[in-house]
Amino acid sequence: MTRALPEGFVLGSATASYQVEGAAREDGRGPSIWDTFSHTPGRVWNGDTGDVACDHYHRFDQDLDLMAELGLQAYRFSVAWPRIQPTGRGEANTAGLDFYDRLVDGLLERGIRPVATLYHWDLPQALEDNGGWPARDTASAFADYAAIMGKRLGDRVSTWTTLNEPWCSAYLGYASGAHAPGRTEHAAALAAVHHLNLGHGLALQALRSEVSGDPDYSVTLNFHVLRGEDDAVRQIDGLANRVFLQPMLEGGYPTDVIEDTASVTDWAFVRDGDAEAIHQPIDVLGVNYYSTTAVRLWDGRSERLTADGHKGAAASPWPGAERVEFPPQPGPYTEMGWNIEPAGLTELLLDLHRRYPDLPLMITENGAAFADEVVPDASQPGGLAVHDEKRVAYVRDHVGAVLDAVDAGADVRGYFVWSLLDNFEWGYGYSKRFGIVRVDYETLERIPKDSALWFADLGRTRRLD
Ligand code: GBH
Repeated sequence: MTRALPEGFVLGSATASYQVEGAAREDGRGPSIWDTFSHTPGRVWNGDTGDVACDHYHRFDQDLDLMAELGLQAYRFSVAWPRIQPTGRGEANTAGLDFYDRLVDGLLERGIRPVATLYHWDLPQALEDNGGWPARDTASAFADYAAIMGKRLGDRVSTWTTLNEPWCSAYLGYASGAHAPGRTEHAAALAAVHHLNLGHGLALQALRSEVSGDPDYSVTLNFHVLRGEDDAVRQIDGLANRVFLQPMLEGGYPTDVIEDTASVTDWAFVRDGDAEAIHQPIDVLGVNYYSTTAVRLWDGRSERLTADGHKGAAASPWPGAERVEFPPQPGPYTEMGWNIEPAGLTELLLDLHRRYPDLPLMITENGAAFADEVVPDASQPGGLAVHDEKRVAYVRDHVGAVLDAVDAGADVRGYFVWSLLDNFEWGYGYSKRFGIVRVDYETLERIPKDSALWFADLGRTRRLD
C-alpha cells in the first residue's frame, strides 16, 4: 500500500556537535566533559575521541550541499556550548558564534530550515568542575548561554530546542557513568534531573526575551516505551518519562517518583518557585525513539538483569529502582542490540497525544546502526555504494508507524532521521554507524548510502511504498 505524507509534514536529518564537528581545540573552543571523558582510558571503545570526528567544522559547506542534494527540508544540529563560552560563563567567543551563523545562513540559502538544539551533552568542563548538572548554578549558566544564542541566531532559527534527552545527561552521566562525566552517584543523578528541568525552563524564558523572530520552542525527550509488569512499568515510566514531562508540561514532580526515590534523596534541591520556572509553554515536543524496553520486578535471588538485558556489574542508571530488572527482548535487533519494534512508536505517539492533546509532536530522532559494507558501484558518482537495505527497511517501517499514529489522530509534524552522517557514537566511538551517509574516517570522504537515496526519494514523491 502506498501512503502520502501529510501536507506540511517535514523530513529532515539530525546530528550533534560533539559527534560530527571535530576541531576540538580550534577558534577558542574550551574543553567539554566529552573531551575529558573520551581522553580518559577505558571510557570509550577503542579510545576513540571527537577530536576530528567527521570534521564537519571544516566541511560544513560540503555537508550543506549534500543535504540540499538529498532534498532535506530541515536540519537539526546542536550548538557546542564550549565554542560559545569556553568556560561555560562570561563573554561570548566571537569565532564560535560565527561558525553557527555561517551554518544557519548556509541552510537558509539552500531553503533548509534550521532546528537548533542548545544542549546535546557537551557541557563545558569548567562547569562540571564546579559540580556539573547536580549543581544548581549550572541551570542559570545554561540560561545565560541560551540568551547569547537567542540574541545572535534568533532572527533565523525555525525551532529552538533546549535539551536533547535529559534522561541520558542525568542518568547515564551521573548514575550509570556510561556517559560523561562518568559519575555513579544516584542522589546526584536526581539533582541533575531537577537542574536540567530548571535549565530548560530558564532557557526558554531567556530565549523568549532575546529572540526577535517567531520560532517554535521545544525540548527533545527520549521516551521509554515499556513492556511488562504493572509496578515495574509504573516505576520506570516515572523515572524515565514522567519526571521530565510532568514538570515541563503540567508543573511539579510526580509524587510516586518522589516516594520511590525517598531512600536516595529527599529532593531538598527543589526550591519554592522552581515548579513555575520549569513549567513554560512549548510549541512542539521532540520525540526520540529507537526501541522498546522490557521490565519486571526482580525476585532478589537470580542475578539481576541490567538495562540492555545482560547480566553485569555496570552501575544501574535507575536511582531507587533496585527491585526492577530488564529482561531481554525478542528480536530482530540492530547492531546496537536494540530490538526493532515500529509499533512502539505508534503507541508512544498516541499515548502522548492522549495525555497532551493540544501539543504537536515531532520525531526529532529515529534511525539504526548496522554493519555497513562499501562496495564498488559504477553507477554512483564516486564509484562506491553502501547497500544498507536493513536501514532502509528500519526507516521505512518507522515512518510508516508515524503515519499510523497520524491516521489515528496524533498531531505529528515531521520526522528527522538519525543521523545525516556516520559519527562519534558516544561510548561506542566510531564502531557503530547510524548515518544515511557513510563517512570514511581515513579520508573523511562522504558516500550517500542507499538509505540516503531512498530518503531523498521519499521527499521527492512524498509517498511511502
Ligand atoms: C540518541 O541517544 C542520541 O540523542 C544521539 O546522540 C545518539 O547518537 C543516538 O541516539 C544513537 O544512540 O537500555 O535503559 O539504557 C539514544 C539513547 C538509547 C538511551 C537507548 C536509552 C535504551 C534504554 N538511548 N537506550 S536503556
